[in-house]
Amino acid sequence: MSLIERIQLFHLRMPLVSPFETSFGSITTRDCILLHVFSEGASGWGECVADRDPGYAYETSGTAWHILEEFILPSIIGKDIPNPVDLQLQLKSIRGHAMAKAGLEMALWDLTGKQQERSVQALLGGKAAAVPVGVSVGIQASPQALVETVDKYLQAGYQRIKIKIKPGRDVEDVRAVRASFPQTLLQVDANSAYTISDTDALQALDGFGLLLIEQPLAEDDLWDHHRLQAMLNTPICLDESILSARHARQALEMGACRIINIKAGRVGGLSEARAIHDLCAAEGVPVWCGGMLETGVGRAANLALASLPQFLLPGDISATDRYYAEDITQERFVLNQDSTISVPQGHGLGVTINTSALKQYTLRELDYRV
Ligand code: OSB
Ligand code: MG
Repeated sequence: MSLIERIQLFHLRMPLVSPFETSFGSITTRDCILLHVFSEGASGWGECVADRDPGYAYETSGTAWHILEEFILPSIIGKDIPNPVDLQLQLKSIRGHAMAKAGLEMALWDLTGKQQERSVQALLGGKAAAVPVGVSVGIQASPQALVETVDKYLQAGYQRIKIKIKPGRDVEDVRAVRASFPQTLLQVDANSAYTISDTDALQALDGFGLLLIEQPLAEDDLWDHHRLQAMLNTPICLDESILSARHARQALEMGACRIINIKAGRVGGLSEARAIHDLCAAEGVPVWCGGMLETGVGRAANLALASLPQFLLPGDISATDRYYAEDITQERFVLNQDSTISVPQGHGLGVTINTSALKQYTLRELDYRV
């Protein structure tokens, strides 16, 4: 790479096509920060996936903006970053704030790809032309409404369904979906809504042939996940708990999970995401690519990442129309007949910004130069 001369930030608020409800709340719009990095006549785009509220993680679009403006951009501007994998080391004096860092790293991957005339997929070492995907279905008004929503996505061609659960909205929802769709690949995500004293409620899910139970317990609690996994037949998959390759190794050594959801934003970037992938590949542990309701920018990065070989389960990388009526990339991602989405093949992330849409959804912007 080369000298980082200028970085633009755009804080976006995008309307979702339908509300998305999880154990930590319901949203009708999604915030993110887009980053645009300039170097010697080329530029790259990245997406910081921190949302408006600290429900999924402590980071928000507000904290990410603060950390970027006050700490990350000043330490990067005017510097030569030869390779995106060097960014982590460059930022090691900034504790935490993985999503803020990952947004910048994504822009550096896009920039590097553009400079080297290669796709981010190729830079990461991914091969697959298309990746299997599913859909993450929010909590609905009732189990019956959930069945109708799931049916709509199955009709659209999704071959794997994930449903969000919380205490009181778990076994009846799963039972209803299973009764209507006995063969569908099905998994659940609790986003940390349970404690170890809810083991009975989670064991009640064991008989439904679920692919996995995602993040049932607190994000800072590998030990109780280990205890719970010993009492469940269904594999536990960790999302929020895995913030680094070290966490992944320790969780696997402890038996706290059998599957890992990889999100580049959560772990500080695509480099660390790939490191977790490589560790899991060496251990024979399946991984899959999580989602954060990304725009086309982050979606392109997720597809590139999910094309690595150990991504053995379908990702939460749905088609654009599942999220946004209008996206800020000119490209819209569509579902193929076989429940896959094709990996972009253009240079870098392979997407182009729709500047009028970007302007329409921008709440504030910052232009940072040497
Ligand atoms: O826990 O996987 C999660 C969305 C926002 C925050 C956390 C999660 C999710 C999803 C949606 O499940 C995945 C997607 O379709 O992008
Ligand atoms: Mg999750």
